[in-house]
Amino acid sequence: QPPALASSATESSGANFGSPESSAPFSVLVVEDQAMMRAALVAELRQAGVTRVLEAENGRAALALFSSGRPDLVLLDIRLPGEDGYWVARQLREAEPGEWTPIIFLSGLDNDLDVWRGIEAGGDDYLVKPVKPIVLVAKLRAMRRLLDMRRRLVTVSAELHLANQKLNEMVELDALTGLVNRRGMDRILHAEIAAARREGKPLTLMLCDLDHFKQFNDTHGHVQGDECLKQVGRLLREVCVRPRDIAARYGGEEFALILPNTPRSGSMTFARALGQMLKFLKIRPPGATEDLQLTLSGGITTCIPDEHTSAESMLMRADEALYAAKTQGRNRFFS
Ligand code: GH3
Ligand code: MG
Ligand code: MG
Ligand code: MG
Ligand code: MG
Repeated sequence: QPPALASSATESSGANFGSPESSAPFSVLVVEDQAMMRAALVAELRQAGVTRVLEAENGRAALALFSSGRPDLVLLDIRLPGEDGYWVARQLREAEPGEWTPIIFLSGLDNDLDVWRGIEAGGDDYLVKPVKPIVLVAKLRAMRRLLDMRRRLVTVSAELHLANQKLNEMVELDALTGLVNRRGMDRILHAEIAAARREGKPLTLMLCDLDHFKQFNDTHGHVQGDECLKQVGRLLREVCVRPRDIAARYGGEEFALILPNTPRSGSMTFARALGQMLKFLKIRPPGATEDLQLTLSGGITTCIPDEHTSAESMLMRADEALYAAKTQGRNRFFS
């Protein structure tokens, strides 16, 4: 009476290969050229509760069954007609890089060197025929435990990868407005300068700063100030209609717009549209008797980047234009 793969080999109910932890189906590919031996193995596996047994009598048939049947484990003879078991193991390993299907050699060869070759070819264990059923089943259980552990690891690493991606995105976002933050803006600006240089297209950078915003905060409080920044953020996202246009929160009440493929004339149109939309932004903090009118000052720089153009030089020029807009009365865009 062969043992079962249940938790204890002595209670040979044979029903559940999966052990208490797992009752998932389990399939085994048996590669064995001797029909009698193969039939005996198949019977032992069935008795042990293996859900599906695939049989191949040579290496080529084994490869075909492996890719069509996707077994969970392979029992592999070495001496076969045609290609031998070492060859089969190597082919299987090449067929699924990054995956792992346990391979247990089952061979009449009991040379130390054969064991060495088997492991070298990609095998995970090596048993010498004849193998007692209890030993075979024990080895299958050990491999299944490793398989289960590996599957859990693969799941966890996929989840980690996703979480990491999400984190990387969050690192470049401003929590208050949801716009790209300074870090993201710097990266995108560098990339767009390089792209515009390659394409020979004009690139516009616009820095905007809310006018007298300190006064707004002092009068209505920071909570209302934050609300205001959120609304401006929403508006800036709306004016960025082209997919590559980027609105960023550059600092406290300063915003940046990166507008690829936008010449000077286009940037002025953009600024006018922005100013118009700002007029429709209804801001009325609690206690205020009428809507407040927010205004922005902006500095614009446009260029077809060459080898001297850098993010720093563009930011500096936009900042100088912004300073001029501020000193000459605010609520205006200079370039
Ligand atoms: P100017 O027209 O010259 O730009 O005047 P201003 O008052 O807007 O500029 P200043 O640089 O003197 O002050 C900026 C103010 O913006 C200071 C601060 O109260 C406000 N501010 C900056 N970041 C935030 C923020 O995250 N939330 C709120 N509520 N206010 C902020
Ligand atoms: Mg053989
Ligand atoms: Mg400012
Ligand atoms: Mg300001
Ligand atoms: Mg100021």
